[in-house]
Amino acid sequence: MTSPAASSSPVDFCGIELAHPVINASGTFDAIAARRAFGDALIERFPFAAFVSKTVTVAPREGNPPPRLWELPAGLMNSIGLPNKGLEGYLTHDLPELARLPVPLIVNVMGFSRDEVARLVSAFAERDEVAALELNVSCPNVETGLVMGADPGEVARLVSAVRPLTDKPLIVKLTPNASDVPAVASAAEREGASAVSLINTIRGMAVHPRTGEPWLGGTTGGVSGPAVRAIALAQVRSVADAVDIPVIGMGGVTHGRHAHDLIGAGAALVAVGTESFRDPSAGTRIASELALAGTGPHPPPHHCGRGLAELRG
Ligand code: RRO
Repeated sequence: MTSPAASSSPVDFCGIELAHPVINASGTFDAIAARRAFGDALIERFPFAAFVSKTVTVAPREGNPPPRLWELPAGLMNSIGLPNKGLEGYLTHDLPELARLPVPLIVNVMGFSRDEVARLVSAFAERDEVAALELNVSCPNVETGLVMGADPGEVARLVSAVRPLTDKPLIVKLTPNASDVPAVASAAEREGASAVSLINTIRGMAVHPRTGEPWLGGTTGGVSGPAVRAIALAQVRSVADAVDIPVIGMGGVTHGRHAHDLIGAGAALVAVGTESFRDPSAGTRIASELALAGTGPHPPPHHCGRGLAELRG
C-alpha cells in the first residue's frame, strides 16, 4: 500500500531532491540510537526526507551536568550542552553509520570562533556522504563574547569566512534569542548562505520545587514543543518576508496542519523536533497529514544564495 507520505510531491531543496518537505530538527532524533532501539525497520521506513545530525564541535564534549531536561505543560526545556565525539570521533564513528541512511545527510556544526567553524566546514566539504551543512550560531564567540547568531555583523563575518570553503549548501540555523531575527537572516543571505532554518529553542529557566535553586545543571535551557509554536510561526513569516533564500521552519510541529501553516508562512521545508521524543515515527505521520492537508503544487525552487562560482568570479 502506498502511504500518503509516499505520494506527497518531492521537493527540490538547494539542488537536493527530497521525497517530501519534512525533516528533523538537529539534536532531536538520534538515528544511530534509534536503529539500536527499534531495529532496521525504523531506518528502512525513515521518518524524515533528510537527516540533520546533532551539533558537531571540533573538540569532544561531555555536555552539561544533569538534570538536562524539564517538562513543561506544553513542551520541554533542555540544557544538553552539546555532548558529542568531536570532529575526529564523528568522522570515524558516526559518519559511516549515518551515511547508510536512505536519505540525504545534513551535518550541523558549531564552533566557538570563526576559525573553529571554518575547520568544521572544510572537513565536511571533502565528504561526499554529506549533502549540506547547517551552522548552529546559538553559541558565544569566545573572541568577542557575543552570541554569534544574535548579531547580524557576527553572522555576516562568519558566513563570509566559511562560504568560500565549500560548494555544499550552507544553512544558517537562527536563534530566536535575538532582537532582530530578520536582520540576522538578511545578513546571512547577503554573505551567501543557501538557506536559513528557525527557530532554535527559546531561553528559559525552571526552579527546583524544594531547593529553589535552578533545576537544570546548565542553569538555563532551551524551550521547545507546542509552547513555542506561535512564536515560531511569527518568526518564520518575518524571516521569509525578509529573504529570498529558502527557509526551513520549525517550532512545536506535532501535526501536519502545523507544517502546513509554516509552509503558508513561507517555509520551503518543515522540521519536527520535540514531537519525535514522544513518537519516533512522528515525521512519517506529519508528512502524511501534510500531504492530505493539500499544500497544492510546490512553488518553483527558491534561488539558493550565491553560488561559489559567482562568489569567486
Ligand atoms: O545541546 C544543547 O543543549 C542545545 C543546542 Br546545541 C541547541 O542548538 N539547541 C538546544 O535547544 N540545545
